Amino acid sequence: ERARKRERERERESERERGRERESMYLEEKIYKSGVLSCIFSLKEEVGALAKALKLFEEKGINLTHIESRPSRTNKQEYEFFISVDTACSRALDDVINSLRTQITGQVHELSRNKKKDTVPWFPTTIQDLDRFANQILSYGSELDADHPGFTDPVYRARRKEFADIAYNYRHGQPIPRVEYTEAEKATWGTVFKELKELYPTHACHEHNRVFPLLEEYCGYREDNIPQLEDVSRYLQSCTGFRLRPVAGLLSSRDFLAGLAFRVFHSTQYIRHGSNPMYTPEPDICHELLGHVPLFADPSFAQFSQEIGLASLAAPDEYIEKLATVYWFTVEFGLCKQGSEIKAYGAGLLSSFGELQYCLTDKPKVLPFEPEKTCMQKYPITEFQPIYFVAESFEDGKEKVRKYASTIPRPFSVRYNAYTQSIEVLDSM
Ligand code: HBI
Ligand code: NLE
Ligand code: FE
Repeated sequence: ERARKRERERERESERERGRERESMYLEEKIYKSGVLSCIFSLKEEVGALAKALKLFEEKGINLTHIESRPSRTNKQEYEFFISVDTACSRALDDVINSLRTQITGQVHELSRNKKKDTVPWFPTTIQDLDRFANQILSYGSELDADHPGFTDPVYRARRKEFADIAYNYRHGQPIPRVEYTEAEKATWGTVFKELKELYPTHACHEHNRVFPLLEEYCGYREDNIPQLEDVSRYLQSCTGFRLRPVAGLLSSRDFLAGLAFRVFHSTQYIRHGSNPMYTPEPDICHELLGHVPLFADPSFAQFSQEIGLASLAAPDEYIEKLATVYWFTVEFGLCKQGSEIKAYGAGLLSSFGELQYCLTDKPKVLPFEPEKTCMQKYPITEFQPIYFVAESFEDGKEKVRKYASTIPRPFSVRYNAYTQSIEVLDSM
């Protein structure tokens, strides 16, 4: 009995430890340095041996830039492979080298490794480059964490894996696969949709209320229907050029913000667990479609979002964290003055009927939005926010963020070319 108790205690401690790690990954933004590596590994000659080894790189989204083979001089039954890779994520590289050593062959020799420590962080320069983010999910992918309400629900877990696979296999330019949602999933959506729709007229900003009926008319927004990402993405493109791309879970702030520079919004496709429809800490399809999409259809807000994205490209780690905090208190949890009232425009509020009600009561603290101060504010990610920041107006908030972004140090400036869907680097030297 005592042994079992100790065992449970130990399990709980390691769960807590994992929770803390996750939290600090998310908040402190441990950005992984990019890496260039050349190495040689040898494989026993047999059918499929190389494919197995290369699969490891593929799974982590790491691109090989060079590969050569030669028979081993020391062992007649072996072949040696010389490869080079170039990746945005040196931690993923560590993982692959580790797996190679433990699962495939003990013989891996790293020839050169450049962590690119002193150069600017890698960033996507074409819209196709966003394909590289697919496998770099921070937490809550298909592997649900122990504190998730769906953790002990095998049906929910299996379903999440299906959604994760769609996202992992997605490539830019493909239509987003359509999903047939289950009755239980539709019921969850129905509850969220109905409750929120009642709150929007009094709690949501004008811009959201203007677009919502259009989504009902053109995109299948209804209590008994979960709209398809593909339909919504097409509609958004016709409004502002914003498009959706499916994602398995949380991306790092750097990756997530970079998508916005291309007017690409990474969108989850799964739905929250039915046990608590009024609030979930994770983004889910309710959050994306009801919280974010209406404002991405607004030209001025779309531009605001893209500017945050552009400001993030090649920014040093500590500025990414600040920019992510500004994003958090605007796009996710922003309040805004409209006439003599205060309304919600943050997507995290507009998708949670619990927090949407709470945020306009006198319980939370409300401070004026000033990027220089707001960017330093700590915040919880698994409960209602204790503090919100209120912008004087959309335009005022946008102007302030633009000014703030221009203070981020960078050796060059960037501009988006919408014709080629690529980033142009403008050297200031
Ligand atoms: N990843 N998929 C996804 N969705 C988000 O909304 C999201 C993210 N990563 C980070 C993030 N949001 C923000 O909280 C900021 O850190 C940018
Ligand atoms: N709390 C929000 C909701 O329940 O819809 C999701 C926030 C995602 C950042
Ligand atoms: Fe969000």
